[in-house]
Amino acid sequence: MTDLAALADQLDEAACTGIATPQLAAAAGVDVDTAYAVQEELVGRRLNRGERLVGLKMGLTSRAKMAQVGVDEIIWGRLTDAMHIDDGGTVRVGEFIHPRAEPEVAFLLDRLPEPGEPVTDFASAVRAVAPAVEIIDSRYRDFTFSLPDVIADNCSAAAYVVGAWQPVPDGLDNLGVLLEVDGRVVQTGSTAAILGDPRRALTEGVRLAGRYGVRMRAGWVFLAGAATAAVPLKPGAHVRAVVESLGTASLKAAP
Ligand code: 0L1
Ligand code: MG
Repeated sequence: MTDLAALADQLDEAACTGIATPQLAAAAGVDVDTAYAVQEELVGRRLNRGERLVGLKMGLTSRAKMAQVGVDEIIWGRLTDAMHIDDGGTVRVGEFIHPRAEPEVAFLLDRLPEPGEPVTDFASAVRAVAPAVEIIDSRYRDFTFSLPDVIADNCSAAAYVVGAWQPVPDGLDNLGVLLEVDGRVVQTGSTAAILGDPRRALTEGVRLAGRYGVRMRAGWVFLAGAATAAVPLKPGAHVRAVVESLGTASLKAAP
């Protein structure tokens, strides 16, 4: 029987100390279902420390991201209020192990179907849309992991910033996306890279999280996934995501 608590403790300690840990899934015989159970335990430790669940994130929803980490399945993780940074705010990179930044599209959720049901009415499901930057930080050494490893590690979730919420535009499927560091464009892409259309990420999120009985709530934030590969986040950097028609989201990296 897998010791879920011990595995969650190992990942929680890595996150809290900023010291990377070896991969754990192969040695402990952790499959995808067990990995999501470890993730729940891991995030449970945050909730026990007073954090609140405020949303979900999708991971590896683009080819660029899959190729970057060598894992080719869509995954999902949990967001807590402690991960949120105000737009234009500061994130302390010294608290992380090897953080990276990636440009995303965020949804402010409204009325969602039952877990596992398809999202047929996007206009009712999503109240607003915004550009976002996600900071990911694998707790594993060298940022390398298997599929169950990264799921157990809450899909590398570390921090996120969301720009000003906008009314849901007619089309979301081919908006230009830039990631800038210190005013220089370091990644370019399109929202089409997110499963062809970021709206599909929501359908996938409802379906995949629903398998584990997780129900998204009105008012939650949903990160649909990155439109480009992620870039290392260095102290002193000013990072900005620009999404055509939606605006910008930015943060500063303090040591
Ligand atoms: O948000 C993401 O796409 C990250 C998922 C986990 C893989 C990674 O750490 O890049
Ligand atoms: Mg992401």
